[in-house]
Amino acid sequence: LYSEKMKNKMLAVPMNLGANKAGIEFGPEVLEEYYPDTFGEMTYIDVEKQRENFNEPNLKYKNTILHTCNKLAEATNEAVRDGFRPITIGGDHSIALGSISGVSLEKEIGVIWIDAHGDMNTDESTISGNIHGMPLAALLGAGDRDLVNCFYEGAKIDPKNVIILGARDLDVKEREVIEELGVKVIHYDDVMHKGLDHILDEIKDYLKIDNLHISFDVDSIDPEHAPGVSTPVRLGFSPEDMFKTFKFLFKNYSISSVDIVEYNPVNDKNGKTMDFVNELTEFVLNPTV
Ligand code: NNH
Ligand code: MN
Ligand code: MN
Ligand code: MN
Repeated sequence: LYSEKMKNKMLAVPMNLGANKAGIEFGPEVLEEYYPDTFGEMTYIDVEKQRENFNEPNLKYKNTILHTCNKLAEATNEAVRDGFRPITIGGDHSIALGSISGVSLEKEIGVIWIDAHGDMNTDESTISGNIHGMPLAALLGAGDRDLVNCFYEGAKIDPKNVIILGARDLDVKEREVIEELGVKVIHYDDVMHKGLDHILDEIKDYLKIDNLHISFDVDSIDPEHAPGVSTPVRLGFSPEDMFKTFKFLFKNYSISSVDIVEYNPVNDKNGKTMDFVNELTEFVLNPTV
């Protein structure tokens, strides 16, 4: 039913300010160099180089990040209006604020946030001040007003249409934000205890929406298989499990758009992470379900 082929529009956002760590900004160009067949057609969103708001400790580089997210939102919005499926290659996860805002203006979407982290901090709950730990909260209408009002005013998605999948490193105050908003979390522990098949059934029962955005953080994968990230957390999905999950999602939902973020070539070992990101992107570009 949903496996209809769609034209893809690949967008590259070489941003690292949301993570406040060097390396992630090289992701798109490294992927393009090694896998031109997969990544050769990316349109680059330029990331401003100035580092304003350097001293705003709870919202590091806010204005620069927002600027980039607005540009990205315009691009994903245009892609959707032209009938394309926007695929955003990061860059750090703060860019999901832009990619999702652009899509949600055109259609009601659910979001599956596949991540070792929740990215549900606000400027009040954050410990690091890094905005890549906040985009999902902002999309749900929580936290700093400027982040919440990215691209257009107000919340972009409804908590009942959101699942965080694979969390295994949530901050204490971040958990409170998650509770308050009522976002469903499927912890990686649950995946281990119940098994992936059971979890996929649970997702199908819970997410009753046609259009779904996949926001995939590479650190959701076990660092044994994907060491090339900025914030590795022990355990996590195997590549096989993630391919199975993507197949399931493409089979059961109309996938409006996808983010693939937080690949950091500087921390990779023998190109393992790069190979995985390439294979996953190949699947997204040409899904076979
Ligand atoms: N929760 C931490 C923070 O807010 C870590 C976020 N890091 C991520 N998120 N890589 O996916 O800073
Ligand atoms: Mn993330
Ligand atoms: Mn993460
Ligand atoms: Mn655990």
